[in-house]
Amino acid sequence: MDGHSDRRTFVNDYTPRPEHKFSFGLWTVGWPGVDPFGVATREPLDPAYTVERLAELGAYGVTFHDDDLIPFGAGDSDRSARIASFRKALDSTGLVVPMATTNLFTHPVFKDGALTSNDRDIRRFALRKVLRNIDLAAELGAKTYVLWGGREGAESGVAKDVRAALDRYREALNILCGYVREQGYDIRFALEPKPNEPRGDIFLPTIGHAIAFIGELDEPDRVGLNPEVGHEQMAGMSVVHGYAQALWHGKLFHIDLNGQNGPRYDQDLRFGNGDVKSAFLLVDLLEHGGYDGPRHFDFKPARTEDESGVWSSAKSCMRNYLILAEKARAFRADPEVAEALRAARVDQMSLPTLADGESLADLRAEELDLAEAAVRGAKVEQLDQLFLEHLYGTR
Ligand SMILES: [Mn+2]
Repeated sequence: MDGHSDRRTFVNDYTPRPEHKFSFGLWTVGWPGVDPFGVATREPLDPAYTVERLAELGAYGVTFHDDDLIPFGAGDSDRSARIASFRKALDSTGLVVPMATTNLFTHPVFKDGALTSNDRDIRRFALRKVLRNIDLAAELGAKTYVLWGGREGAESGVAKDVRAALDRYREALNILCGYVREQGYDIRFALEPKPNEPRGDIFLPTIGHAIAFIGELDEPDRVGLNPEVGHEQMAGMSVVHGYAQALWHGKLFHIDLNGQNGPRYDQDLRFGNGDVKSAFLLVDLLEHGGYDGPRHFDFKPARTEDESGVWSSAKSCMRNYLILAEKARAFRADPEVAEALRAARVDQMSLPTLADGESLADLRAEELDLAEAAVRGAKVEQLDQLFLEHLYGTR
């Protein structure tokens, strides 16, 4: 080990602690390994046990769908007992519930959608299910309520009126915002875009679609995004650009971190696996771009694993985040990087194109030496190589 590695080991042993604000969904580590081709490979985990294990690993928060905590259709006394057991585990470990959400996709009643089902009775049932779980979310202190519209979409291009469906989606969000306001709950909503799976085409497929939709709501300030790394990458898009634009709009309310290898089925790999360059740049953005919410993981421990593999993968999500945060800090502190950033004129992007008080006449009076400007190199290759070498660990 050289001195450089020694120093890093000393400075940061990549141990997750509550101040890092790492959180996990009950459904992530609790995923029993069911997929469209195979049955479960693991036993379900008890929520209270999950809370205890996550706390031991250094997480600060846990999130849930209503059905993760209370089986669909459970009676009132069963429901109360399960909530009490979960609450007891939260109180004894100090774990918080920063976010909650509704399962509007598993039960067959939601096969053609929930808030945008063609069937009006089902839309009304879906709203009741969300309202009930919002009350529980508020009771448990959640500040963000996520809506992932997994079943809100279609396979047939003729069986769904997209514009009417968006009217119903908007109607639902307006009702939910009004309810939260009237109850005085300190809750904001976060929409989670996904292009496809389980539906052939899902409504609000990307960050951009969702941001445009929010602008049409009655209370746009109460609604933002919960973008997931893999969902953007499934559509072949840059997740870093997507998160950056969400931040720019003030809409990055919550995040779902995981890994994905390009456009294919939704892999939900542990964070740091998949597109490693994007993972580095995303952590750099989150750490230095003004995001201060939970670092929430929405991943699936591989179906091949037993329970020890589940906790190993959960621990690795946090460890990979901390490794990349350390690398991003080292990258930003490297004097050669600073010089390469200047050479690539990255800092010039922050200068307004027109100076203060400058007129269009001033602009038009200026002449560019086209011959000289056309041959200026952008100096990106050297900067990009420094970035890769920080990632590879040679700097
Ligand atoms: Mn996913």
